[in-house]
Amino acid sequence: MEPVLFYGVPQGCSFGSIVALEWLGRPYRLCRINMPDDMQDDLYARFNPVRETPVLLLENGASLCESAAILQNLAARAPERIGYPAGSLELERLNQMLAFLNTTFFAAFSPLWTAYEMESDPPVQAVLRDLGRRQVAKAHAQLETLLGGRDWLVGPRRSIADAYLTGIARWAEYHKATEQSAYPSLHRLLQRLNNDPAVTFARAIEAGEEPRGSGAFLGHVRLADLAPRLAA
Ligand SMILES: N[C@@H](CCC(=O)N[C@@H](CS)C(=O)NCC(=O)O)C(=O)O
Repeated sequence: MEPVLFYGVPQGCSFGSIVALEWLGRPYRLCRINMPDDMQDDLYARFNPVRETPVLLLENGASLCESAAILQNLAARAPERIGYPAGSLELERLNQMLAFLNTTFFAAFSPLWTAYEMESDPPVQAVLRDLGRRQVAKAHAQLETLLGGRDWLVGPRRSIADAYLTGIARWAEYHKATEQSAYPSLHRLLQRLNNDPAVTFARAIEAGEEPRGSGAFLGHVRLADLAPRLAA
C-alpha cells in the first residue's frame, strides 16, 4: 500500500510534508490527527512513541517520525524534483537549511506556543510572548540573510526546505509575532509559496475538505484501520 502521512491539526508542522507529497506527485494517503487528543491513544504511540506529528507510515510497514527524516525520505524518491542528488553540494546546503528551519526557526516559536496554553497565568504569558516575539524576529532576520535575495531557499528551484517553511512560517501571523514584510526576500518567497496549488491543497485538507490536488492524494485513512499495516 502507498505511504500514509499522519498530519496534525490545528496548525501542524506536518503541513510542509503534505506540500512535499503534492510536489512529489506519487500516490499517498493521509491520516488526520486531532492534537493533542488523538495522540493519547495507545495505538498512536505504536506509530510514534513521543506522540507528535508528523509520522510517515512507509510501504514496508515501518513508521518514520521527525519532519526532517520524513522530508528527506520524500526527497530521495525524486531528488531531481524536490531534493538534490546524493554527493552534490546542493544536498549539503539542503541539509543545512533544513537543520536551521527545524531547530532555530522552529524553536523560536516555542515560547509563543507555551504562552498559548497559559491563559491561567497572564504575567508569565506576557513574558513568554515578549521572548517569543524577539526570538521569532531574530530567526526571520537570520533566514533573510541566508536567503540572500535568491528566489528559493536552496538552489535554483523549490525543494523540501521550501515545503517545510510553508508549515512553520505561517505561525508568525498566527501569533502576531512579527511583520514578515519587513524581510523582503523571505516575504516574496512566502507570497509565492502561498499561491502554490500544493499549499492551497494543504490548507483545504487542514480545513477538513477533500480537495483534488495533484491527483496523487488517494484519500484519508483512520488511525484504527492502520494497526494491521504496522510492522512488528
Ligand atoms: N521534532 C519534531 C517536532 C514535532 C512537533 O513538535 N509536532 C507538534 C506539532 S507541530 C506536535 O505534534 N505536538 C504535539 C501536541 O501538540 O500535543 C519534528 O520536527 O517533527
